[in-house]
Amino acid sequence: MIDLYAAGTSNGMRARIGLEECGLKYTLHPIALEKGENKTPQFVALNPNAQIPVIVDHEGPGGKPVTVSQSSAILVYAWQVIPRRILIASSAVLIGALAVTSTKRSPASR
Ligand SMILES: N[C@@H](CCC(=O)N[C@@H](CS)C(=O)NCC(=O)O)C(=O)O
Repeated sequence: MIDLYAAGTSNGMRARIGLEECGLKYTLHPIALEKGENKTPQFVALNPNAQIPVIVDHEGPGGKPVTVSQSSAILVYAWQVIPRRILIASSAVLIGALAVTSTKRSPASR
């Protein structure tokens, strides 16, 4: 089972769409950014950057839990690490989502 910590923002939705497209079962834990829920000690333990989205795959490599943050990394994880559930159509959607992510400029580069 995968836990997804996200909000209804573009990055949160990108991760959610990636999991959906891969047909992965997950439990959504909504994080209210406006209430600072991303800055609680519990959340910062998942992602020291205090940003959504984050997933915890309780059946990660070797059967051990793994935590992944960054929407593009979550897409790669869903696509590459769990390929057994991938459909060809899903691959196209994920390539598109990754392309959008990789062309986004970070604030530092503006
Ligand atoms: N590069 C990261 C960016 C993540 C990001 O910017 N998350 C925003 C919401 S879309 C966030 O958590 N903002 C709260 C904050 O920075 O305090 C990704 O693609 O996941």
